[in-house]
Amino acid sequence: MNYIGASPVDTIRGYLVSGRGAVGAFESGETWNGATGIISSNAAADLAHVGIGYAENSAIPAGSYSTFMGQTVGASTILIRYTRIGDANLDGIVDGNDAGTLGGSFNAAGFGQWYYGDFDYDGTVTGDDAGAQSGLFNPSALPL
Ligand SMILES: [Ca+2]
Ligand SMILES: [Ca+2]
Repeated sequence: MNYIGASPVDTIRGYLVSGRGAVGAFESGETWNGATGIISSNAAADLAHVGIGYAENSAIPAGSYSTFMGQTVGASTILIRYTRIGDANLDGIVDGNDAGTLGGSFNAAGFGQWYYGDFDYDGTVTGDDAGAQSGLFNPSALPL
């Protein structure tokens, strides 16, 4: 979604946390089927491998998009998509770009966003996020 003025990224993240249903370690309470917020039946059916990610387009460490999922997007855009856990930049693949992003955010304050590597939505990029990403690392996979 394009926006004007202040970024709604924290609001969008809040909707995703509500839809996910829990934060923290994977397969330990999240549902992606919350009563409120942004939900996904596909993510709900495969909690170990997929989720809904989001990004502030202008802040993606691996580079921002001019076209995303077939739509022209600008700098003031929040991107959201169903994708593999570990796909920080939302291209549908978990590869070296995503691993580099996570490495740059690891245990650092102020990087509690999916597009920095916080895939379990607990607000910090930690070993849980890194473990999930390394387990799903597959640069040759077909993009979701
Ligand atoms: Ca990626
Ligand atoms: Ca985390």
